[in-house]
Amino acid sequence: MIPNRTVLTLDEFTIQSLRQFPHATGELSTLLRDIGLASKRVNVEVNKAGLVDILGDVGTVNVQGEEVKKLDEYANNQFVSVLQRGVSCAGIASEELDDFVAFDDEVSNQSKYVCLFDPLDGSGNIDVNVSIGTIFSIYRRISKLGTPVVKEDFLQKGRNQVAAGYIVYGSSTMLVYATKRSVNGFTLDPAIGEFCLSHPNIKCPESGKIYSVNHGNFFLYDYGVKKYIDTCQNKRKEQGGPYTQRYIGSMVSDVHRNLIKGGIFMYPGTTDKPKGKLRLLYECNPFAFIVEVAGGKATNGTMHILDIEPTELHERTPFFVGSNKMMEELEHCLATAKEK
Ligand code: AHM
Ligand code: MG
Repeated sequence: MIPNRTVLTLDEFTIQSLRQFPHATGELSTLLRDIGLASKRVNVEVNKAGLVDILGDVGTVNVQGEEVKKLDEYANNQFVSVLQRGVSCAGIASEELDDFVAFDDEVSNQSKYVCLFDPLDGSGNIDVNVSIGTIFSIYRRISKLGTPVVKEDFLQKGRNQVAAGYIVYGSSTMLVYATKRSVNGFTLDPAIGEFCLSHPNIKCPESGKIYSVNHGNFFLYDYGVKKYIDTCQNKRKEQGGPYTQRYIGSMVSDVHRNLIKGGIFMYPGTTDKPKGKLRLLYECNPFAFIVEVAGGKATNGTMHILDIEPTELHERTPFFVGSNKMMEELEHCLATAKEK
C-alpha cells in the first residue's frame, strides 16, 4: 500500500495558516519549525536511551534541587542552540537553567518572540522506557525591539501567550501546538522525518471519565481535593462511574491523553508543599493555554492559571486542568469543602 503523502507537514501547515494573515512576517512559523527541528533531534536520542550510555544522572543538581539526567541536559542544549542559531527568538528561559538567556546579537535582538520551555518533562521515567515530553510557551516580548530581552519579557501572565505546545515522545512522537485560534496535532512520520498533521482542530471533550492524580499524596491534600477524588470513585454507574484513575507521572502524556479522551489532571498542593510541584511558566501556563483553546479549563484551585501574574521564573503552583464538566465538579468540591 502506498502511504498517503498528501497530508500537510508542520511547515506546510504553519505556512498555509500564514496565508490568512497577509501582514504576518512568518516569524512564528520559523520559530515553530526550529522547535520541531530541536525536538526531532531529542527524539532520536530518546529512542536510543536504552541502547547507549546516555542514561543516568549527570551528577549535577538543577535549580529545582533535582538531579539532572543526561538526556535532560542534551535536550536543553538542543533547544537553546537551535533557537539561538535561528532568527525568530530573542531569548529563552528553561526549567533547567537558573536564569533566562538573552541571545543578544544583532539578529536575535530584532526578534519579537521569547520562548520558555521544559526541555524534558517526566525525565524520572527515562530509565524505564515510559513516555516523556517537551513543553514550550511563546510570548511576544514587551521590551523594545533591537535591544536584548529582559526578565519582564518572561514574567508575563499566561493569557499573553502567542502559542504553546508540547512534544510527546511516546509510542509515536507527536507535536501538538496551540495558537489563540486552534490546537493541532502532528505525528512524526519516521519515513520522511517530518511532523504530519494527524489531529486537526483538537477539542477537549466537555466531560470525561479519567482522573489523573498522584494517589500516594492523598492524605497530604486539602479536604476539597480529597472530596473530589472521593466523588470520582463513588460515581454511580448511570453517572458514568466509577471514574478511571490514570497517572503516568509524565504530565505531557497524562494531559495529552485527557485532552483527547476527556478527563482531569491534578497536581494539588500538599501539606508540606502548598504550591505543589509544577512550574507555572514552563509546565502549567502552556498546558492551561492549550487546554483552554481546546475548550477546557485550568485553575490553581481558586483562579485561572492564565491570569496569575508571575513573580519568579521558577515559581510553582497547584494545577488542575481538564474537561469543563469535571473542572466544575472539582470547583464545587473545593468551594464547599470544610477542612476535616
Ligand atoms: P519534572 O519536570 O522533574 O520531570 O517533574 C514534573 C513531572 C510531571 O511530568 C509529572 O506530572 C509530575 O512530575 C509527577 O510528579 P510526582 O511523581 O510527584 O507525582
Ligand atoms: Mg518538568
